[in-house]
Amino acid sequence: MVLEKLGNVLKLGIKKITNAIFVDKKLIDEIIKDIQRALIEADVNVELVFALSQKIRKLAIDETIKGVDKKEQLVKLIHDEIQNILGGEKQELKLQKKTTILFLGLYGSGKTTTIAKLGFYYAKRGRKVALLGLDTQRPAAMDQLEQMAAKAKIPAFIDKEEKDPLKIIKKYEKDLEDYDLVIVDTAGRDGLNKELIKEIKDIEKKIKPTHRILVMPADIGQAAKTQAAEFQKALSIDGVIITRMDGSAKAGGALTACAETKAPVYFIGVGEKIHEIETFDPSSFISRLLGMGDLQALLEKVHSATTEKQQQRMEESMKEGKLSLLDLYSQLESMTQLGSMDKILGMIPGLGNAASKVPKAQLEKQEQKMKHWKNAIHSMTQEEIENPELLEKQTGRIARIAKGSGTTTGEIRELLKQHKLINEMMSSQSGLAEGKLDQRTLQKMAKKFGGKMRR
Ligand SMILES: Nc1nc2c(ncn2[C@@H]2O[C@H](COP(=O)(O)OP(=O)(O)O)[C@@H](O)[C@H]2O)c(=O)[nH]1
Ligand SMILES: [Mg+2]
Repeated sequence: MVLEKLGNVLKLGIKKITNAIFVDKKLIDEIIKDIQRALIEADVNVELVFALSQKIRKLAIDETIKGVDKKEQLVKLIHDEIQNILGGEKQELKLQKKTTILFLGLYGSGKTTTIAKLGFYYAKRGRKVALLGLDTQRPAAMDQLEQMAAKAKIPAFIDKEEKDPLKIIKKYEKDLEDYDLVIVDTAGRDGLNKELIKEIKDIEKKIKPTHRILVMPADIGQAAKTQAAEFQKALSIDGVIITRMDGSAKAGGALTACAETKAPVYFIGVGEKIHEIETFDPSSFISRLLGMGDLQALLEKVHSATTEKQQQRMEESMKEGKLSLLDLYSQLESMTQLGSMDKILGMIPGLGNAASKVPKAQLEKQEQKMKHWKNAIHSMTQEEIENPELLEKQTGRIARIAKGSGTTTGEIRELLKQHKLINEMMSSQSGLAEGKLDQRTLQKMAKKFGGKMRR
C-alpha cells in the first residue's frame, strides 16, 4: 500500500522515542521533521500536519512530565492524533431489518464496482441482497452491473432499454420487497450539477433510502473535502466509501479530507476484485501502518525498551567504574515499574546473590525511600542530574528540589550520599573495570550496601 512509507516513518519515530534515555529537543525536532515530511508525502493537509507538530513539541517541552511518562505520552499522542486526523472512532454503517442504500458519485468514481463488492460483502454475512441498476446515462452501465452481480452471485434488477430511472423503480418495486438489503446504482456526471441533483432527489423521493453513500476515488486526494461537502449539502449524504486505495499516493489526502468534513468513511476499496473491500477503522488502520497490534502493545514496548536500554547503560557504567546520578535515576525509574528492590541489586553484575541476604521488610522500607528519591530526581534539572556535585556546592538547590518534590532536604542529602557511596565502592574495586569481581570483594560490597540501607 502507498501509505506504507508513512507507516515506516511513524514506526521509526516511535522507536527513536522508545529507545532514547532523554527525550531532548534535538530528538524531537528530528522526529517532527520526519513525520511532517511523510505526512505531506501521503497528501495530508499541511495545516493538520502543522497542528500535530505543535502538539508534539508542546508535550516534549513540558517540564512536568518526565522519563518514561513522557515517552509514553508522546507515543500515545502521535498514535491518537493520527487516528483523529483519519477520522477518530470507527463509524459503522448501520443496517436495519430492511435497508436500501443509494450510491452517489461522479463518473468513474467506482460506484458500480463497489456496489457489487458491498453486495458480496453483506451476502456473505447472511443478508438477502439485490442490486438495482438506475444508471440510464451510460450505454454499457447495465451490462457492467449485470456482470459484476454475477461475480458476486447476487441478483441484479436492470433494464437495458428504459431511460427513465423512476420507471425502472416502479417496474421492480414488488420484486425488491423480497430482499432485506437493496443497493442502488445511479448515474454519475462530470461534476455535481443541477441535473444530477434533480435526478437523485427524484429517485430518493421514490425509494426513501436508509443511507446515501458517496463514492470517491482515492486519487482525488484532498479534493475529497470539497466534493464530500458539496454532496453533503446538496443531497445530505451520510457517509463515504473511498475506492482505489490500493494504488494512489493521495490516499492519505482523501481519507483525512473526509475526516475534516466529518463524513465518516465506512469502507475502502482496495482492488478491482469482488472481495477487495474493507471496513474502515482508523484505529486498526494505524495499527497496520505501525505494524503493531494496538496502542497497548506500543506502550508496552516503550516500557520494555526502556528497561533494556537502561540496563545496558548501567552495565556499561559499571564497567567504567562510574555510576552517575542519571544511571541511578534510570534504575529507580525502572524499579518502580518492575516493583522490587532486589532487582537493582540483581542488576549489578555479580551482586545478584547479595539480594537474598537482605531481609524482606528491609527491602520494602527501602522501596518506599526509593520512591521519594525518584520524586526528588524528577524535580531536578538535567544539569543537576548529570552533575550532582552542583547540589553539594549550592545548597539552595537542595531546598528547591525538596520543596518541589514533597521530600525533605535530609532525604535528598541521603540520596546524594548513597550515590557517592556506590561510586566510591565501584571505583575502589579494580576488578570492576573488567566487569568481574572475586567472591570476597563481592561479600564486602553486599555488606556495605546492605548496612547502609539499614539506616
Ligand atoms: N484498483 C482499483 N480499481 C477500482 C476500485 N474500485 C473501482 N475500480 C476501477 O475503477 C473504474 C471505474 O469503476 P466503476 O465502478 O465503473 O465506476 P462508476 O462510473 O462510478 O460506476 C473501473 O475500472 C474499476 O475497475 C478499487 O478499489 N481499486
Ligand atoms: Mg457505474
